[in-house]
Amino acid sequence: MPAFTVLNPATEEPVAEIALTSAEATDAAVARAVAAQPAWRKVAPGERAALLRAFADVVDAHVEELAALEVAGSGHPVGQARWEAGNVRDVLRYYSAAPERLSGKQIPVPGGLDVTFQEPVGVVGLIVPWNFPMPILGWGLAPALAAGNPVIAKPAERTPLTALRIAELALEAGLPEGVFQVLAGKGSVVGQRLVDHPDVRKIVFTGSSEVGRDIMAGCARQVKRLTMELGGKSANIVFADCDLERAAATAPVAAFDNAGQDCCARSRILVQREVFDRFLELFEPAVKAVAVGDPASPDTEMGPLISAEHRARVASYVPPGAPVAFRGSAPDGAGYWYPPTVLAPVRLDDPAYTEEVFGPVVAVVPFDDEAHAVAMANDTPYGLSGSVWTRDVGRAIRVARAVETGNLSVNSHASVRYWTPFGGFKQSGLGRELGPDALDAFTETKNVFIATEE
Ligand code: TAP
Repeated sequence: MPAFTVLNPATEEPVAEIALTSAEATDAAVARAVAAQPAWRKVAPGERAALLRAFADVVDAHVEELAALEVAGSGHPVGQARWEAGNVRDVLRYYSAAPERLSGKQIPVPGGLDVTFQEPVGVVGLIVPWNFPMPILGWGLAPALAAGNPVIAKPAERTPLTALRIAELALEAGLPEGVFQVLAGKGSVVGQRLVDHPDVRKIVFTGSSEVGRDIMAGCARQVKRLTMELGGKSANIVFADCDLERAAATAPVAAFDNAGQDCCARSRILVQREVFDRFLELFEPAVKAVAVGDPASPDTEMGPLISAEHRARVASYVPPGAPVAFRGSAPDGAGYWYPPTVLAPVRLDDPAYTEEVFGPVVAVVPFDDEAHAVAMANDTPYGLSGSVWTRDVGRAIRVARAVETGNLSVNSHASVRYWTPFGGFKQSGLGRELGPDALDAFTETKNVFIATEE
């Protein structure tokens, strides 16, 4: 059976050898999920809630183990990896409250009564990228299970370790066999088969816009339900009237979190012209202070990139002669290291400014006034995230409403909370995850008319 060697991105040493699932084995997993479905949808709401809470408790008991796997297999700093495992626990707990609240409506109509039911959509195929293997798994998994659907998850080929372990923990917590399966393997084999298989009724895909477009076309053939979270090129808009010290001090987190391999990365910083130079003066020491190094150390803030291939791709955005204003540090030797890099001044047609780099490279550009800032922020096919820094509350709201993006933060860079909706405008995605309405994407509304006329 073909296998993939998971390498530690910080050392380039092998961590595990993982067998790759074939298309035939994917079909067998779909058959197991289909077989598990009738019993799972019949589990009483209170019991399903209890199972999800038990699952969350088992994950909680294994946070350290899961974090260590993500440090070794994905190069995430351990503090971040602990948060990620804790996020899976929290999302399971949040959606464990959902089954008991999945009630329909009663609608009086002439001659009778309509009642609605939220029926589970069926087998869900969950296709996960390599940048946040645990949280993105949890965001699809928890509401899908809460709604009564079996789930087959396909982690990215490079980062399957935590998903495989979480599937074992689900069984330990008492989830029935076949309700949650994880298939390690290639997107072109397992992912494609989940998209094409008629018994998979819904795809949740997080990944690149390029692959997302193909998946959308594949789902269209069967009118298959689809949620997509895709790429981003988000703007951090800094107005002259803001707390400039705070905006500059926090901008590294917004751009370099997870080594910039973050769909929400604010990889464009738009700064009002009159404070442009001052912003760069404040930003430079903040970038140089980012602790880049051994992901296993609790003090590390930024680890390596995921692979040598990906590092070469990131580096291609900073060719010789690129307008590098300043850089942070990165270790020498083994590991896929790349230093935090700030480009300024940048031409507006520079690919580092227009394309998703997905690495620790940020472009800083000036703008003149509010209308100019909004026009620049919106001049991209993406619309996932962004930040606005200003002390003028009216402007904060005007700009937040005008920027075409799904998630914005004012005087902050935090844009993801499991109890608020998350998703993209334009080519950044389709549909919303998280928040109180997430089960809508995993259920179908059934309307039943009951005649009352004699
Ligand atoms: P992709 O190359 O698009 O891969 C994402 C997932 O899709 C992987 O599991 C991949 O499997 C699978 N896949 C590849 N080809 C497929 C196919 N033909 N059919 C079905 N599945 C297929 O993205 P990536 O490089 O892993 O992740 C980076 C991208 O994800 C960035 O653009 C980033 O912005 C985006 N992202 C978005 C969000 C949100 S929430 N909007 C969050 C995180 C990441 P293999 O890896 O095995 O090929």
